[in-house]
Amino acid sequence: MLMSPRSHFRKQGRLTDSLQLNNTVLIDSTLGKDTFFLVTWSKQAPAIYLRDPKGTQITNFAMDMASKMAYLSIPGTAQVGIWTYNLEAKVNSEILTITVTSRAASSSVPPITVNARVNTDTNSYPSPMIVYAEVLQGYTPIIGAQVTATIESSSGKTEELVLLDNGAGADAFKDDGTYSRYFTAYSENGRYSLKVRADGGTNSARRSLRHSSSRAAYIPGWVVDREIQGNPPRPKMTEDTQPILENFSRTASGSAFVMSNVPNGPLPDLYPPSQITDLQATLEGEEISLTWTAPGDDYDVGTVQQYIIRTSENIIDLRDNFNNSHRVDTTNLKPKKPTPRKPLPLNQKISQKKMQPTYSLPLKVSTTAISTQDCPTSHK
Ligand SMILES: [Ca+2]
Ligand SMILES: [Ca+2]
Repeated sequence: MLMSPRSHFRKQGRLTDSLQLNNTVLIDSTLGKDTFFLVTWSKQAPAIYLRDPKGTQITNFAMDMASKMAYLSIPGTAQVGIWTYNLEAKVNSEILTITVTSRAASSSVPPITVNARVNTDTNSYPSPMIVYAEVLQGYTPIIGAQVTATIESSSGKTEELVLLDNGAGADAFKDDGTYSRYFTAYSENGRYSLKVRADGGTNSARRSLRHSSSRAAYIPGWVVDREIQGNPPRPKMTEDTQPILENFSRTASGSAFVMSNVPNGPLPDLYPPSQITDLQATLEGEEISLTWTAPGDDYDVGTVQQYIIRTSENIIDLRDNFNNSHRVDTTNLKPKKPTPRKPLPLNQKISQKKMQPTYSLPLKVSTTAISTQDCPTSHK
């Protein structure tokens, strides 16, 4: 028998204010076999209401009072669509969880899966953590998904982080189905657990494996005798991607790390913006247009305070004497947050008039010139 990985959806509620846990689970067409609903409680069995996508009420949960759980197995292949559940706690301060697992509907079509991990199991402040999630269908990367990590400290403090597949900051390669982000928002020592949720639909796509050679660095151009020699434009992904025509939702949990040396009280800002690694300059008539992926104030998280851009006719002079070179007016350049590729625009764009007709290079944006007021380390 072919064993395909189980896909998970998990929801936990600490019901201090509300006595209800209501939500939906999406079973897409790649899933449906061995679909299993598991409800747990900490005090008293809740009332459980479940409706299939056609609205039919399903009531035959098996109750195991001793283990404080109830479960239901859907025979055959579960209906594709939105399943709705409603758990009603019978007592205050109840903790309810619901976990739904399902296997591939067909052995020839692998389901979309997400798995989550961190760069190290144990870490010492102030070293940053990196959170990764891989969204795949079989071995095929899924791009354009909305991937959110929830990081919970041992005392229950949670931080949400949108993971990005933009090839900037913590993310090594753009559009490879691995979504990444730095995490530095430590609140205490001890264990932090990681949960990741990936949602996708019409903005998502399968990326063809034929294209994996493009993981090699793309070099947009070089300079010969102060003239820019161009490579053809960066290869477009569209012809090698296949859109996903239905919504999907997956969760992954189980990863954790342990922090030490986190001081008490408010933490100083020790984290500089991450380097800009994808700066592109293009000549547009009399203007030079610069495009780059926005870094964050703390690596790839938050918003930088400002960009400093300077120009010179001599690239050596610009490098050695950056602070005295001509400064481009960037008053109207409002730094943006690093954001997912869709639906928000990713790039910052600025334009500058050429100063002389023959002016081609050098125009330099130094990554060390990206500064944030609260971050003296980035001024070096
Ligand atoms: Ca990536
Ligand atoms: Ca900072």
